[in-house]
Amino acid sequence: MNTGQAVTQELRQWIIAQAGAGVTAPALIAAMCKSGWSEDVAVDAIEQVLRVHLDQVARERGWPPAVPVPEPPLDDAPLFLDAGDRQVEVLMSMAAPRVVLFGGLLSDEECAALIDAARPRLQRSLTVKTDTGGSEVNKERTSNGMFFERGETPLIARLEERIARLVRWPVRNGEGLQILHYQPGAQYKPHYDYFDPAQAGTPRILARGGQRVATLVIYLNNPAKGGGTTFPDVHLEVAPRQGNAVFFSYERPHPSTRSLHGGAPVIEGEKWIATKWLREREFK
Ligand code: PD2
Ligand code: ZN
Repeated sequence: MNTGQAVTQELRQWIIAQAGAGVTAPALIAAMCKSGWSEDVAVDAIEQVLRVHLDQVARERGWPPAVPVPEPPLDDAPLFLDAGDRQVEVLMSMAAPRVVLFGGLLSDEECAALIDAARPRLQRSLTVKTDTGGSEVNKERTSNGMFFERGETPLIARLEERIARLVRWPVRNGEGLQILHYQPGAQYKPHYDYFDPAQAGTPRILARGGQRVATLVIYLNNPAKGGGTTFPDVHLEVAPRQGNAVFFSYERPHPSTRSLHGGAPVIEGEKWIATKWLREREFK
């Protein structure tokens, strides 16, 4: 460990200038190692300098402060993660927006069991009305859905434990699992999952566990065509493959997270998903 080298003001400014000019983190680390820094210390210094700098920029721009978010343990680029009772594949990850695609989070049997349990309880999907904190039918969201209670059945409880372990976030901070069913033509237009701090009804919503900080969309079947999950800011579309799940997090309720996302129209066949929203604190 290089404990002898301090992060001087000069080094701080150099890191910020380099990063601002588009120099990648690996290139910055390599340059610091060349001038005598150990890799671990260089990584820590770069992370710390850029975090402080970004917080300052966010404050200057009047953005809400960043909060801790769930994050799967991907530091050593594993191909699989141990989610307790199941090995889950890591298929893709992206930094901004923070998106991770998991393979085989649920077995086909678990997907079918969720659909069977949800089907008799489906209703036209509502969205949260942020001006009052109530719910309303939304023409942007042409699907049918229902919510399970947290821990409602042994299967639900087992999946909640698996998800908590996968993204390192307590079960108690999760909303109940929501099941959605899209028919051909149905879609969910691009939106943010966090609650808009500018809306009058938001404080009432936040009283139950704070902001949403991450979403996990689990695909329960294979639509024949269409029905991907889109991230328009980065032109990313995730294919809705049965048992896979797309995770994304947002450290502040702000578009700078690039977490705008939508459910593309189903073109042929039907689409079933389960959505898990994770809150900052215990969701009661
Ligand atoms: O069905 C989807 O892919 C989708 C897209 C965007 C689901 C949600 N958002 C959601 O449930 O929040
Ligand atoms: Zn959403």
